[in-house]
Amino acid sequence: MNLSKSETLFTEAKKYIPGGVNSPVRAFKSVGGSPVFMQRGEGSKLFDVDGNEYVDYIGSWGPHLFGHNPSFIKDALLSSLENGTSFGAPTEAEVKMAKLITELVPSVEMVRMVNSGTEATMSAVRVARGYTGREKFIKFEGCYHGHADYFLIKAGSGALTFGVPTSPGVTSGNAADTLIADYNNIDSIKALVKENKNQIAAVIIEPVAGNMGTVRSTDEFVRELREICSEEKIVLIFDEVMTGFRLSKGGAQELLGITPDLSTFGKIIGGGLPVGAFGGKKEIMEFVSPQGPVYQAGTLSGNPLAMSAGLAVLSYIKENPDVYNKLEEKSKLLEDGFNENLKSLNKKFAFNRVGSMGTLFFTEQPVTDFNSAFTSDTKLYGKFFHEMLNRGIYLAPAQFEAFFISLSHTGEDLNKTIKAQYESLKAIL
Ligand code: KE4
Repeated sequence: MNLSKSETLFTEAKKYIPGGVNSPVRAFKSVGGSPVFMQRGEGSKLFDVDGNEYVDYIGSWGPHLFGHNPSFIKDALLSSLENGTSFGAPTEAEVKMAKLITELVPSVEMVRMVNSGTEATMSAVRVARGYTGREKFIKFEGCYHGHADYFLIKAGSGALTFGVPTSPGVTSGNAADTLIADYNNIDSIKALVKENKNQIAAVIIEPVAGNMGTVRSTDEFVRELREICSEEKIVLIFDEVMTGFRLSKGGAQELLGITPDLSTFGKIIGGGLPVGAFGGKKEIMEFVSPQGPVYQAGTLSGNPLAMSAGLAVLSYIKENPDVYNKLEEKSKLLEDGFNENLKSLNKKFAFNRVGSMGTLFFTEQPVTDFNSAFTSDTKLYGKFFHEMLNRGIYLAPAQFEAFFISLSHTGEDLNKTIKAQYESLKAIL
């Protein structure tokens, strides 16, 4: 496979951009080799600068529920562009977007638009602190909520892959107010709540985690977590930046049947443009400035161009809720093919899938939390990644990520992927 233009661009990029990329996981550090520079996306395909074609399972890390460049999003953007890009003043599109999110996610009574998942989660924790008057909050080891200082304490995703549990530059003050619990382990929550009575403002969780690889919270765990937060008056925040509008119309909270106090969104709600959001109970959201005292702001928050893409996506979902059945069909086909391969190769690697997101872990033990995920052989994953890449399949360049299936993945794409997986596993085992 000719990757010469990508290699030349990477050498150039490293002169001007730290690590040659604008987000660490893209640098292929944990899988080795240099990143492929992409030129164009169309449906389920990505095309790199050397003209190679890939079936894409990153989907820009989750936003592309409908695949790359669907015409209904492009048309919405083009017509919005006629009126300009951003005014820094309220627009009707923002009212429509807020109403649509509150309609699709019943737990969200009020919502604030921001420009990234990090802004959404950072703001949600701040408003929970302002609302409760408490300073500490709990996150789970292996969950990633973006790069705000108080989250980079044993974060998952890139930091986990880099094996750097706490990022330099994060102050001990931040670390002191961030408590770490173990995913799917309610005793770890009970212990922290006991040790920090009436000091915990919030618990933030990926209700279905994607950033330690894909790991579903158990029904019992998440039900007990909800009960404890209600009893202790702790704000329960569902970080649905990845799962929102991915796992169902109402996200993971609809799938799990649990009502959080606040939710955060990103990725899909921007249709590929920079959009995030946080929202939930009116009595909490009313604390957000300028209605309440908790400051939060953003120059481009809710800008009409990004809203036009978001409105197109959420309106499509509202009018076509059967998209989730279609996604399930495609995802099940891939899962069955993968499991067939593992069986015929007599390998019991853990394969976790929830809806149209999933992860093949290179470990033979079940993966239910950070520690079990971490037993994966990341070197072997790196070899697998490159074998698949050479066969035209573009997976996440890191073991502790999820792959995403879109509505544009065809049966042909999926069968090609299953075949490539078999050949790749045979080549490395
Ligand atoms: P952003 O700030 O990257 O838009 O969102 C942060 C975030 C928050 N919460 C969850 C559950 C997330 O998955 C993310 C971001 N996800 C990563 C992928 N694991 C983004 C990819 C990257 O960092 O380049």
